[in-house]
Amino acid sequence: MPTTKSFLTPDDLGKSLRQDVADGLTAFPKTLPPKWFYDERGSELFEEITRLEEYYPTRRERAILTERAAEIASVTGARTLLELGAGSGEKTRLLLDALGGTLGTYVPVDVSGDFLATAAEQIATEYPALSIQPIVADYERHLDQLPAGERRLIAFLGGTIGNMEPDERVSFLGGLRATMAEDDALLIGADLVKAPQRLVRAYDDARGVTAEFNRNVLHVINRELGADFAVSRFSHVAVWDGTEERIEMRLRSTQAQTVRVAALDLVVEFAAGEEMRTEISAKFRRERFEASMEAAGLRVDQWWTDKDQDFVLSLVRP
Ligand code: AVJ
Repeated sequence: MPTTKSFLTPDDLGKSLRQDVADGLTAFPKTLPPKWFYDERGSELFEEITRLEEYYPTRRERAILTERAAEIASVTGARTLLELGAGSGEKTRLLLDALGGTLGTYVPVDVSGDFLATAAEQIATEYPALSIQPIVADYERHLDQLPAGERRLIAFLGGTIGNMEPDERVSFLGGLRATMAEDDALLIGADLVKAPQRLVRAYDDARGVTAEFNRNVLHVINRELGADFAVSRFSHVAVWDGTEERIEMRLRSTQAQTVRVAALDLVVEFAAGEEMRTEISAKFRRERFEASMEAAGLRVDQWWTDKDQDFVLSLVRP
């Protein structure tokens, strides 16, 4: 069984949740960071989102990966696969199968220890020849502690790069660049700009799964910080910001209300109709993507899209 290394204790996680919630609920406008969506229920809801007809990114990325896996293997010759935010494992398997010829080590990195351990054990049984070194870490904070190695391929899939603000994105990528050797490569998935109606539908599906996913962050705060959010008094909003070229998810307070957060000794007032931002999901054009990469000292080597140009998998190098 793989042994998991950890740079994050449950206490560290608790601390950063408290900090994020205290900062976000006292800011104007109020915000909450998307990383707290993903408790067990939130991860299930996200899995459900990936199967929705409206939510195309997962399917598109999988299609590109399937089509390009062999090419990814041949142009990288990766010995180590480091996966930031080890997802549900399906895309991982596509990569592991393709890289089989050269790959010796797989390093899944995730903030959720339980999730990681289960996923790693599963992979270990299916790929007995592979050395698996799971790491519990916040990949925005512990980049320099990730294992070095020859010819590493760092995978950052799903379009999660879109959740960062432009300045955060460049500092994250710059931090990653600083840990990379000349023969390392970064495989990064990003959603592309397209018709606003399609984008909005992808984040406001007919069955309301995304709405429930969005509101789940309030359940997380109620449970972890003893808050008393009346979850049903917040409605889901998804808007396209054409200037920033990003989707914003918000929670709108349906009435004037007061929320108490016991663990923070905090009382927060919401006005009727007040909107709190819970996620940004940036959509890229090639120029802007390349500019972000260049600002971080990286260059775009490959630009693989699906047939409809909905999504890109890009191979980026130092
Ligand atoms: C997992 C961050 C890529 O931004 O599309 C899905 C999360 N939010 N529906 C995204 C999400 C609403 C997703 N990422």
